[in-house]
Amino acid sequence: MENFDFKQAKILIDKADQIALIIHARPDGDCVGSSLALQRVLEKSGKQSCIISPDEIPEFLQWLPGAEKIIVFEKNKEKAKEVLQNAEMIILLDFNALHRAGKVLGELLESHLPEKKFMMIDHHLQPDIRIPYRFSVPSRASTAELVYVFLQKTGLIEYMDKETAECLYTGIMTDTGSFKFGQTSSDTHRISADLLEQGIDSALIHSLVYDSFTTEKIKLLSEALRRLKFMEECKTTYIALDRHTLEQFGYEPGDTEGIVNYGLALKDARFTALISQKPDEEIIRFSFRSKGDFDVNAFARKYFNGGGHKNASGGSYEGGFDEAVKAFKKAVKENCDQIVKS
Ligand SMILES: [Mn+2]
Repeated sequence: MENFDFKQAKILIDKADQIALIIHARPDGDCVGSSLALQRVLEKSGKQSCIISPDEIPEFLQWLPGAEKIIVFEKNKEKAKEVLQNAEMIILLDFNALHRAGKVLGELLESHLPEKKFMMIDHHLQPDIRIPYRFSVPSRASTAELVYVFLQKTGLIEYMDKETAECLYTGIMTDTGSFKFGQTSSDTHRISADLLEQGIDSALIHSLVYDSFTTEKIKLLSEALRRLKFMEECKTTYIALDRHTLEQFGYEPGDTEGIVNYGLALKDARFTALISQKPDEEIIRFSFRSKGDFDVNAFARKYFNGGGHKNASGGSYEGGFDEAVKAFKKAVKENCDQIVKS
């Protein structure tokens, strides 16, 4: 299944003293946990490494060991450029197309492609970065799971410690929706069991990640639920939050995280979307989730310039908010039969 030359990858790592780890824009538990775990292990094995995030790490992940050292590109471009310049190897985590690192950082990475050694560890569908070292397994539930496999196969697992396990567990837990999404496998549980044996407190981690709402976020969630719309004939729900609404609830990055999942809580819903217009962005964002067979990766790619996984994906729309909602409803109607029978 995993057709990747771990031996050669390990040789490349051994040769590189400075390694840059890059995660995707609007970072989530999986990319932050994966990068912090890998960085920790690399450092313990004697390498220097830095993590660059395109933008701010959301509050609910800031407790992760090492998170305070992550370089935020948006805030510290010069430092990030220097790190990339000095790196002998660049490892991309939890994304598979350079634009997912944001426009400016994506272009910068592109410019380094010809002269640096690149590696990618990712589980999204249809990888779109032409580099030789791609550890890409879309059937896996999280990149953190793949990082664990990577550590095992390269022997770097000898540097595993409790903090590394906390980071990987957070990645696995968040990307599997606490072990409930379809791709959660026996391997996912076996790896998680190994991580628990490092002495981590899984109940505490769950609480740090999920029981961390501010009062504004609770109010925003209640507003979102109040606005939930049900297109019954197409078994589709959606929540639309425009800029004005988000501002009204004191929006902070990460506040809309997880809200999309409530759209599938409705018994008859097969497909759901969160449509949001962040106060700090021009474009309209879409998050998609489905139950069963409706492929939201294909849907996001076809209509909203995005992608992801079969049951979880994202996309965007350039234009007005009402227009975006209309475009979504139209796309749903075009796919109504498929959604209903999924
Ligand atoms: Mn992921």
